[in-house]
Amino acid sequence: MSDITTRPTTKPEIKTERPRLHKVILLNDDYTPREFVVVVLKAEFRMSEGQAHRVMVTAHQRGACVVAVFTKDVAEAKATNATDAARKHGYPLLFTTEPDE
Ligand code: TYC
Repeated sequence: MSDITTRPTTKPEIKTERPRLHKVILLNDDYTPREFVVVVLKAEFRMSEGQAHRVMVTAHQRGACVVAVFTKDVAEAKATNATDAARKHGYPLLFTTEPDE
């Protein structure tokens, strides 16, 4: 029996999967004031006044707008926080999440 040991000469290939991302979607409704939507977008998604206003107008005109993309846990937490903030003020504003493609 030979005592010679051989080492692999190539590095093992390590495959890491990137986490699937989820979209946070803002839905339009007929009752939440525009300015309140802007306040929530700025507070929960760290948007500037201009960004928040554009997202709000897009949701208002088209019915929905993608706000941002995060890992699943972060997207769900932010959608829940933002929706809860609206409920606290008695508004029906709704944020949902869905897998990003
Ligand atoms: N449509 C609302 C209004 O006219 C404003 C609004 C905009 C509400 C966007 C929700 O996601 C929304 N007061």
